[in-house]
Amino acid sequence: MRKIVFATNNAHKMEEVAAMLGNEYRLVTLRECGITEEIPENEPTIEGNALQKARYVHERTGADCFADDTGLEVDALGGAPGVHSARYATDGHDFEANMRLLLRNMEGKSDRRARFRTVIALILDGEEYVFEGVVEGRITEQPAGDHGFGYDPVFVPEGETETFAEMAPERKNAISHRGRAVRRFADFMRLYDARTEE
Ligand code: ITT
Repeated sequence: MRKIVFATNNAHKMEEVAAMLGNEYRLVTLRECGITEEIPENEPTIEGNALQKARYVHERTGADCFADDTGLEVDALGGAPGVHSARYATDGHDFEANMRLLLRNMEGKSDRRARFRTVIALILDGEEYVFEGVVEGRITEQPAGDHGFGYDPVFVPEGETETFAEMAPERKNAISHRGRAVRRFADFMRLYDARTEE
């Protein structure tokens, strides 16, 4: 079983990624590495933030690690909240307040198109790699469902009728931004391991 640090303070992400990777991996938490402070995320792009989080952990632990940075890009809001998705309404990670502000800013807008974008930054044997996953969809008028987290209750993926928060977690993982990025990451790791075992 491969041991790797997942540089996140978001327990929901940890749960989703652990479920997707299964028992090939043992995901090590930040707490287990003795990192209890908030990791800085002040780059202007999602990819920049993912790399910043992974580098922060790698510099302190020397361990193989990866980080996920995710943003919700709404066309009618010029791509906002985007890289600022976690701190859209407040300085904290207030999912409720973020969602309310988003719905308020979307009042009266007929163009509801949006996408979730995830970038996973991996540092493996000291080398950096990035994997992206995107899912297109639209912003609803009202929140619906209580699965998932963040903006899940107001996002319906393309081709679906339910929000991510109304779906079973397995369904969300099968089609989501994070699911796509994690599968790319896992495919890469499998090839990498096969090559280094040769
Ligand atoms: P980290 O510790 O991993 O940084 P975070 O919650 O700060 O956790 P991000 O910086 O990637 O994560 O912030 C993205 C925000 O976007 C997050 O707080 C959620 O509100 C939202 N978000 C991320 N993934 C989501 C998902 O799968 N569904 C709905 N909302 C999501």
